[in-house]
Amino acid sequence: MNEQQRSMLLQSASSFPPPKGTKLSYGTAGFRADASILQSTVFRIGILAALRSLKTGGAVIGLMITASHNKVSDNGVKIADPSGGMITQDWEPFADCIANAPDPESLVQLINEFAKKENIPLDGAKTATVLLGRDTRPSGESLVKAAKQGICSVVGAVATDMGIITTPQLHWMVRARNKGLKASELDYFEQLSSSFRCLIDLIPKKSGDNNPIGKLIVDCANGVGGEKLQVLKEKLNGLHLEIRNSGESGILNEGVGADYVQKEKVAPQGFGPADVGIRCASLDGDADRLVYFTVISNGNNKINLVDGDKILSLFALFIKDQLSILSDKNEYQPRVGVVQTAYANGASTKYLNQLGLEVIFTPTGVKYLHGKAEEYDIGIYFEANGHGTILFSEHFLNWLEGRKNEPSSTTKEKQNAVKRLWAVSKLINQAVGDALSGLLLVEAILQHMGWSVDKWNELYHDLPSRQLKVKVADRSAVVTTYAETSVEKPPGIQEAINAITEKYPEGRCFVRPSGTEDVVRVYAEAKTQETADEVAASVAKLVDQFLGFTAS
Ligand code: NG1
Ligand code: ZN
Repeated sequence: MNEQQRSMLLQSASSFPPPKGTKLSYGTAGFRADASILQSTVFRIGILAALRSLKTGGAVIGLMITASHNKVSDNGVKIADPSGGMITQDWEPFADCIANAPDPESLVQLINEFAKKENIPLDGAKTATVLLGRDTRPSGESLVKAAKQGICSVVGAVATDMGIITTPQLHWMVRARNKGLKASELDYFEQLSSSFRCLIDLIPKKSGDNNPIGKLIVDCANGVGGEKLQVLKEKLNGLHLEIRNSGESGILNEGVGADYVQKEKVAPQGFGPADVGIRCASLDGDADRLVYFTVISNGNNKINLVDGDKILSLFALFIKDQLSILSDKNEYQPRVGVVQTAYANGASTKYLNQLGLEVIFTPTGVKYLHGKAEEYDIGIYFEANGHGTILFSEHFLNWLEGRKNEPSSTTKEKQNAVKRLWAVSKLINQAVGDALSGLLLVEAILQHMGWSVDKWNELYHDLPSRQLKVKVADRSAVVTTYAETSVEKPPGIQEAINAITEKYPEGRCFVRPSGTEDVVRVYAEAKTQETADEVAASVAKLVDQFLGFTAS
């Protein structure tokens, strides 16, 4: 590191003292905390983003300021790698170290050591580029400023502020920029709307209605998704859509949004008896999660939830159908993998297995699911909470491209299946789960099938489940194994959990430390809602006994 670089870093770092008495860590989805303590973390992660760009030969890196579905007073920061996916996990320990460096001197020392170890040129000879995005949180603006200062304190680094955008839009732009593709926000909307239209145009013509499934109402969590969905709506006159909770009056994620709807299993604010039976959807605060639901009549805001597992099942079914139209006995058979976590409803896994699909489990967090899905020709991944996408390998897309140009001996239906799969690969975000592109794909498939939301929901029946969170003294005391289905530490707790679940028919339960909140999460499934609630409550009590503030 030359003297100019060193003094730039020292000088800017002195304006961003780290919060006292807080240890920050790069969790399931970056750093998250109360926004008031994040200035220094975001500044330092700005530096990291610039270093990452230098390390990857000047590739574009993304830096997103969001706390997703968490409360409005929280915020967070995460990094997108050149592929548009999450930053490589190898860099997470460095992120933790610099976030917690106590003063500018030690921060610069850490950066110097890391740059040496990683051979990162810190002489200003190369340019680094970082794209910045933020959600609608009021704290976002000043945090973006802190990120810019961090980026610009690396010699040769340039920050480009994309303003208020969804998390998946930022990841999409990073990927597109690095592939030399069109990468503006307008290009994003154009790609989504044209591939959606293509799927609709390919629906086999039946007599009568060209949209047999009626209107969709979307709860936008009072977040960034509302404004962006409005743009898409204007581009797509074939989409009968009503936008609610777009943020004009309500509070971000408060009683609204995908996380609330999925965890509480109730209708979001602004929905009521007038909406009974209508197809509804919820996005989360940064529009990377999507769930569907219908309001139940006289049900005190109760809903039928159509969660990420069911979106996954719908996608898997459609892809499988299109592949079977194309399949020739002696030909290349693409490998399809379906990736879930322990939160997936047991009934969904059973259904997917029955479809003959390969189902794989990973720990919670997009970085694990995405990585696994990349191993397949077509990798479909979803968390039950509605985060997921479909990844297509280059190899598969090249094969598809070849089939597109095959001689006219191919049947029309085969040609259409090729075109449909191609359109899906353009519509569905290849960088990260994206509620807007996911919603368009769900809508296109439902129209293709001529299915109502109830018909879709009937694919299988969810096992009753319950999720709880327990505040503990130190959540890192919980160490899990086997894709988080079993607790290794503290000793004895897993045996106690087993003893509870064994008593209940179809009982299943696991606990794990949250990576985004200071809690231990409990998930339970059982044959009835009452018994699922009982298992969850008993295990939550157990967690409290082992680890709670009152535990000895
Ligand atoms: P944590 O807080 O680690 O459980 C939550 C979600 C994850 C993922 C991340 C990122 C649940 C149970 N967990 O992680 O699936 O979406 O947030 O936002 O929903
Ligand atoms: Zn989110």
